[in-house]
Amino acid sequence: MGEKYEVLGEEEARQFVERGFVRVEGCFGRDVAERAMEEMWSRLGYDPADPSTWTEKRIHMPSLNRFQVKDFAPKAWAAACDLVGGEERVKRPWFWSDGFIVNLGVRADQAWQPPSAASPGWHKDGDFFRHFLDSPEQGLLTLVLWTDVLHQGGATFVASDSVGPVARALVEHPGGLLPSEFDVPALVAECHDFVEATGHAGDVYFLHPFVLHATAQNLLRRPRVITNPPISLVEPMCFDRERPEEHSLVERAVLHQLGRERLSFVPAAPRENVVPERVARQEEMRRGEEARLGQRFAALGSFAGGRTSG
Ligand SMILES: O=C(O)CCC(=O)C(=O)O
Ligand SMILES: [Fe+2]
Repeated sequence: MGEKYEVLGEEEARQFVERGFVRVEGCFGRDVAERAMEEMWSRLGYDPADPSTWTEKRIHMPSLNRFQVKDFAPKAWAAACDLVGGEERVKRPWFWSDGFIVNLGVRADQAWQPPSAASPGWHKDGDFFRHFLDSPEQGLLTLVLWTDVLHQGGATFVASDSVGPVARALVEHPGGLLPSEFDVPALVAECHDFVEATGHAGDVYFLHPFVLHATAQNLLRRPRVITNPPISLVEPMCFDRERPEEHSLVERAVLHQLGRERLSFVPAAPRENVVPERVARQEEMRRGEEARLGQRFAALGSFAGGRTSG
C-alpha cells in the first residue's frame, strides 16, 4: 500500500482492508466525555449512582445537539478522511450528536455468551436508504465511545469478516436491498471472526459500512455509552477508478473480499430514502426529555464547547 495517511499507520490501514475495522484512541478528552455523561443522566432522569432508577436497560436517545467532528475531534475527522479517500469525498459538515446509545445491563441476568453467529441482534446499519454496493449514504460506520467499554460490559459485537458476505449479496442484487431485505442470519452464518469492541472513553471505532454488528450483554452493569454517527460520501463509491491507487480503503476492502482488482458496478434501480420507525420513536422520547429538563434545556450542549447547532 505505500501511501501515507494522516492518522492511520500502514498496519492499521491493512487491518481495515482485511478485517473491516480499526480503533483510533484518544479522539477527545475524558473530561469532555464526563461532562457529556452528566448531561445525559439529566436527560434520562436516572440517577447514575442508583441502578434502581435505571428502568430501561437499552436506550437509543434522540439527538438534541450536533457538533462538527472537525472541531470537536480533529483526529477522528482525519482518520475518517484517511479511510474514505480524502476530505473532498466526505459530505460536509460531518456532525456527531448527543443521540447516545446506552447499555445499562442488557441481558445481565443471563450467563455470558461470547460473540458468535448465534448472538442476538446482528444487523447492518443504514435503516434510512436502499442499499447498493456503491451506496454513498453510509460511507463508514463509526462507534464513538463516551464511557470506558469493558469486556462483558455491554460492548458492541463486530462480525469483522462480514464485509465479504454483504458485498456478495449486494453484487447479486444490483437493484439494491431495503434494510429489511438483508438475510442477516444467513450472512452472519458465513462469519468466523468476531470481535468485542472494547476501549476507553474518547476512542472511536471506524468500521466498514458492510460490517454486521450487535449489542452485547452488559453483565458488569456499569453504564456503557456510545454514539454511531454515519458519515456520508459526496459521490457513490467506485470500484474501477482509472488510477487504482485512488481507491479508498473502504473500496479496497470490498475488492479484497470479492477477490477482484476492479469491478464496474451500476445500480439497476433508483436510489431511495426510507423513513425508519426509529424516527417516530425518538421524536416521542425527545418530547419526554424536554419536559424533564424544563428550564435547564437551554444550558445543554455545553460539553461540545458551544459548537452546537440544529
Ligand atoms: O448498542 C450497541 O452496542 C450497538 C448499537 C447499534 O449498532 C445501533 O444502534 O445501530
Ligand atoms: Fe448498528
